Amino acid sequence: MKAVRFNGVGKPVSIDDIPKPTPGPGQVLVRIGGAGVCHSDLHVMEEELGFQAGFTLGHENAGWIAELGEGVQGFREGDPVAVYGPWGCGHCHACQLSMENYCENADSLGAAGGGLGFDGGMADYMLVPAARLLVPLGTLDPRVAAPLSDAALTPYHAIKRVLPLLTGDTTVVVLGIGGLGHMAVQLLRVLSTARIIAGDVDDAKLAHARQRGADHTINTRDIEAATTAIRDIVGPRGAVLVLDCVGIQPTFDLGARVLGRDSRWTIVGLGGGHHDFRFGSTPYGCEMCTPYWGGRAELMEVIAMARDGRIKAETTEFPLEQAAQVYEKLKAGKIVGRAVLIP
Ligand code: FEH
Ligand code: ZN
Ligand code: ZN
Repeated sequence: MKAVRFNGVGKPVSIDDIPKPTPGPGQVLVRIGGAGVCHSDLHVMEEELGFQAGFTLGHENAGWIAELGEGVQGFREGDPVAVYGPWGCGHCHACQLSMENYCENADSLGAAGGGLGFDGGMADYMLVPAARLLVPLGTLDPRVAAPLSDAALTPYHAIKRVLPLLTGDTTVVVLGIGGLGHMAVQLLRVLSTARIIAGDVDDAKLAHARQRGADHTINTRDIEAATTAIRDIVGPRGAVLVLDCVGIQPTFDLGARVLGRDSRWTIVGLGGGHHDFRFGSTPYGCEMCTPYWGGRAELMEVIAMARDGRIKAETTEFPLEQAAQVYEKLKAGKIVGRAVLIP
């Protein structure tokens, strides 16, 4: 079968022909419908995130059950499913709460999940080690549902943690309207009554944010001008939440300028920015958080919202064989919404 292979830091991906897996006891083989192309993959390929070469990329996957390993219950061949991405031990306290993203044994598992050290879904088929990692899609088409498992789940998990603060007299700033950001705007619109300011350096993405429910859009290329524009909107209270989906130094610097007291600063972008967090470096009561991905039950909640049409991932489909070019487009900021590879 065809697969997009990670060949090591600084090396181009390749489209290789590798053996189609056969599910063992408890395992499930999924025929991939769509594999989302996440910006984090650029960090996997370009810097040391600790993943060894020699696996298939793609950690945002959906498809149809192709074959059930011995003993697997609850699914039938042909069922459309999303693949939950963070693969934990399955038995620790976090995993028992379906929060495998915070598995206590993560460091001893050898990899973070399919596409993150284990073979992922940028291939014709994907071997999933346990049926608990599959979430039924119902009427959703896997080709458009794949981004729900990361681009939607990650901001959803981040927003849920602070939702009680997001009242009608508050303002949220979302920085970076790419794969995660365009879902974050939609989720904030359906989950809260807070005003939404969307910030990005690309006017096309800001236009996309307005279509998806942002109340205000600010071009953040000029940080001083963006700071003034955001402060004019949020007033002396400041932003109650800055959700940074980029995480580069300019977005950190902007976030620090617009947060208010008792606010939440949530970083889900891997851009490598930083802030010297100490008493006085942020408004009193400001809490910083770097949440990771989301829980399996939360993925069910996200899929239900998509099935009811409350949220929708904006996808651009590409043939699997164009993976290298798609990563280049992503790196150049030329993808609006989420790119999805179709085997
Ligand atoms: C991937 C690899 C490492 C950290 C975070 C991620 C996210 O893209 C997963 O949602
Ligand atoms: Zn990701
Ligand atoms: Zn665990």
